[in-house]
Amino acid sequence: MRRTGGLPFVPDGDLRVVVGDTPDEISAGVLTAEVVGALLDVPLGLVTGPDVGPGAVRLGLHDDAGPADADPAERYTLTVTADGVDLRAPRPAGLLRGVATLCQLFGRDGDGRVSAPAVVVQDAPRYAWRGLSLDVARHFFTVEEVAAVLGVMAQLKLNVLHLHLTDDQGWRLDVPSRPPLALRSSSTAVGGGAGGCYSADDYARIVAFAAARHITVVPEIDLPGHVNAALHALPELTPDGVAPPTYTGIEVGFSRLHRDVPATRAFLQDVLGDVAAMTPGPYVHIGGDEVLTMAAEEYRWFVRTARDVVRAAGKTPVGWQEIAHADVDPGTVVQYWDPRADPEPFVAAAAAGARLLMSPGSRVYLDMKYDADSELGLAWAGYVELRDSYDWDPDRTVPGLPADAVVGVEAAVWTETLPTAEDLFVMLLPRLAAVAEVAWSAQDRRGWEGFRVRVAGLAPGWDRAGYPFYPSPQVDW
Ligand code: TNX
Repeated sequence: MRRTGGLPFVPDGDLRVVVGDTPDEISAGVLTAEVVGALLDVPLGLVTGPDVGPGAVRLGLHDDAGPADADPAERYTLTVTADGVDLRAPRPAGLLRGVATLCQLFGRDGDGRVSAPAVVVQDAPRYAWRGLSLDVARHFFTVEEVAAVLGVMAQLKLNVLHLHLTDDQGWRLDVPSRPPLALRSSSTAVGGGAGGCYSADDYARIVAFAAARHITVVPEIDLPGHVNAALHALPELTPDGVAPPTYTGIEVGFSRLHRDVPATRAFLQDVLGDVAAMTPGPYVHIGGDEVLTMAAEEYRWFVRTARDVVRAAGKTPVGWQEIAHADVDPGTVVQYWDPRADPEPFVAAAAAGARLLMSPGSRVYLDMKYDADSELGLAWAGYVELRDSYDWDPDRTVPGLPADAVVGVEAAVWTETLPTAEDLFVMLLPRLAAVAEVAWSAQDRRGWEGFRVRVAGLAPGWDRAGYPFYPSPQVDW
């Protein structure tokens, strides 16, 4: 970002969004009018066609906008002058990322007047995958609550929402091939809560709300462990054909599928096939974590089989780091999470063509307590204060891993201790802003002292939107 030294832009009554007449520009314009209008608390009109008068926030698709050496997918150029705003990007996603930056530039001066400094920003992300994994299985979150999370993600330029849809405590997606999963296993949650489930239509609404913000939804069906809800609904998946009781505790690692049970293969085939068909995005997450009661050879069979089903459905498989112990194929995304593990299998997986997604628990597990006084959260990866989420380099997290194997960064929020949306936001904010900056900004162009100030600037917006956040003592709010 370069300050041009000109006068700031002070929006007045003439503020409006101006776009060309392509459908992509008009959709970007509608969303821009909504978010900028809400931020500044003024109704914003949308105008198409040439309009060069002062007070315009002009958006346009231009191939050469943004840093020339960056991937065109999300790069943009944002110019603010006293007369207004000019935002250009090669693709619609870049326009939305530029709008997020514009919202961060607006501030209030001493007299309460809103203004944005005169700047030129030429910007592009460090990583193509900047995600949040949300556990809707331990506790369920409604479509509206997920939409609120997506709104915050868009503000932070995140672009992947990974939904952990199934676990021991509940099954949260109605899939056409196995109606009993939703019918029998969705009305439970940790601690005996009400649970819930997305219909195909609900899921499509989440995907559409995300897509409008250029956020990809990655659905996870966790297997071959974390499957008590599936076994409860479909007793044919157990060796003795007897359904286990529902589970509302928070232990992990006790439930599993069985290769030798005849119904198992069709279950993998049909359920992963359903989820792939319901998902327009390119990825399906197959879980693979914490299977503590299975021989290595059987585990590898599950990972291979699930991977092949996902590939046959035209999608790229993603799995938790344990899948590095199966023979992962080129392109598979391995999600690193447990820093206690030996790095060697991840280096080997990368050498075999896998890509690594960085979710180290001690940095980006946003269900970890902030400190010893946090009421919510767990602490198996230690306390994670705001600065812990900020001060790290994803390329240097796994010793020996080549930087070009790192596809991106994903925060994760597990919800064993988080029954409400308020709880969820207090754990996400402000740490999600730290993770988002780690994922977006080049390592040598960001720093804690600057971030402390920037993150404080986000708090008024969170207050206005009604999102509770943790007022970390590391920031002057
Ligand atoms: C580990 S991370 C898990 C989850 C828990 C989480 C709690 C991972 C792949 N598995 O099952 O919810 O810790 O922090």
